[in-house]
Amino acid sequence: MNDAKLVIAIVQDKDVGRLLDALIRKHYRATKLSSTGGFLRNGNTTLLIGVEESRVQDVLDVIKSTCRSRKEYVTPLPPAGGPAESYVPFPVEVVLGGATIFVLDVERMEKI
Ligand code: 2BA
Repeated sequence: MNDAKLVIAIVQDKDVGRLLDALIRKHYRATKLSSTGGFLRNGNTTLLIGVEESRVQDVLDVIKSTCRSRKEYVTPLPPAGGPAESYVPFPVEVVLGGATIFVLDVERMEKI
């Protein structure tokens, strides 16, 4: 693969079936990893997608068209070191996704 890039996409579990279907239909290859968000500690999915540089934008377009943003409510942890008895848990809104994407240069790719 010439000028290879690695697209790392962190997406919501609810979107991953539709996203993988769309990628495979367009003959992209992907690896699906189960992951956990550091903030919410909920399951999400990380996809590794190796592609030629010229196809990166198309992959991003596929992700954009299949992944949605959603609101979640989370109760923050009590402040570190503060008096626990004065802490009143209060849910706050967070907006999840559509997707968090990193595009990395690939120095070398081999299939042996
Ligand atoms: P989580 O870390 O579970 O974060 C879920 C959502 O919580 C985030 O959505 C954001 O809206 C909010 N959030 C995260 N950290 C926060 C903080 N320190 N203060 C306030 N709100 C916070 P997204 O930004 O769409 O991120 C969705 C998931 O993508 C994240 O799940 C994490 O697994 C991954 N992610 C996002 N940014 C990342 C980064 N810079 N590096 C690595 N993974 C990242």
